[in-house]
Amino acid sequence: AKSSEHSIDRLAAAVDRCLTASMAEILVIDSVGKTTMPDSLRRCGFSPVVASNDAEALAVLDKARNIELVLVRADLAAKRNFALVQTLRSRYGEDAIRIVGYSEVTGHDDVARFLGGGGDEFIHLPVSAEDLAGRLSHVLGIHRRIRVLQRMASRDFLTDLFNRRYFFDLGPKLVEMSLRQSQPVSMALLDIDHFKRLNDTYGHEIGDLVLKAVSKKLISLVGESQHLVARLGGEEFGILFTGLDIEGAYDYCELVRKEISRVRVVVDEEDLSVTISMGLANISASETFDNYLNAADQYLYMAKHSGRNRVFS
Ligand code: GH3
Ligand code: MG
Ligand code: MG
Ligand code: MG
Repeated sequence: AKSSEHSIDRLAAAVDRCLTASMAEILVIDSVGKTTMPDSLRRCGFSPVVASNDAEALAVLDKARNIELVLVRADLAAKRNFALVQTLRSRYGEDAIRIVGYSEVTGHDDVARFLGGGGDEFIHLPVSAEDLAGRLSHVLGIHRRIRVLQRMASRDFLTDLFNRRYFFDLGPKLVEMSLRQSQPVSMALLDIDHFKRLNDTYGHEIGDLVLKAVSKKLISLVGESQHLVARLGGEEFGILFTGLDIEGAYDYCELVRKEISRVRVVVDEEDLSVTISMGLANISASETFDNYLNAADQYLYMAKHSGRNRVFS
């Protein structure tokens, strides 16, 4: 049993390596034909995108959102290569891309400067195909773990909506940016009506199904827009509207309210549906994020106490 476990492990590792190589999106900056790096990468099973200069590389990165790793030739003589790694890193954070440098010759602190400027790894040439593949797979493995952890940290497990942590992290930044650009901002809080009753009648698992269905509708209505939607807790959600005046935001809320009331969850040939109440508050400068939430919460309270299934602002 032990040895077969072992071979399964090896097989899993081999599959992993193979998939890493074939699925990785790599960009290599290389003035055409100047280095053998693109060929070396192909021999390792990668299919690199090749840019012939820095500007082209930045344009590719801007367009092709799926690049995971950039290989930068960093010659010790050319100071601009250190500027490039910094430019890349300032535009694309640690969670967006990995940056790997390569060169035949390096000065005594070139590698340190490259890594200090935002690089992840440095490869001295010449390098064997095995070493190149191994080093890049290692860096790509780290990259994917960062992406997975980041996704887990920002999403709610049940609904796949952004979670409270993400809302409170990105929300204040979005508000600041919008106000700086003189764009209107508003905050909506949304709460499912009589959800406890639904849980008590049909059980928690059915309640979860309804939460998922409502969330799916929210994602389809708001998820692709510039507005930020998240599950803040229990059966409560928040939407931060940017670039919409209060009338526009109100209309959006009305649409959300109506669409959610049309969601159906079929249980034992019975169609379950829920309604929501919403509080919407305008956001102006000089207030804190907590203030907006409190204001929206007070409107939500009014929506509940004036009969539910409505938007109050
Ligand atoms: P109201 O119209 O005033 O909002 O009434 P309500 O029953 O929705 O409000 P209340 O806050 O009293 O109850 C919220 C309920 O939501 C209580 C809790 O059991 C349920 N709930 C919170 N989180 C979850 C969850 O993740 N899954 C399920 N199934 N239920 C949840
Ligand atoms: Mg409540
Ligand atoms: Mg409720
Ligand atoms: Mg509630």
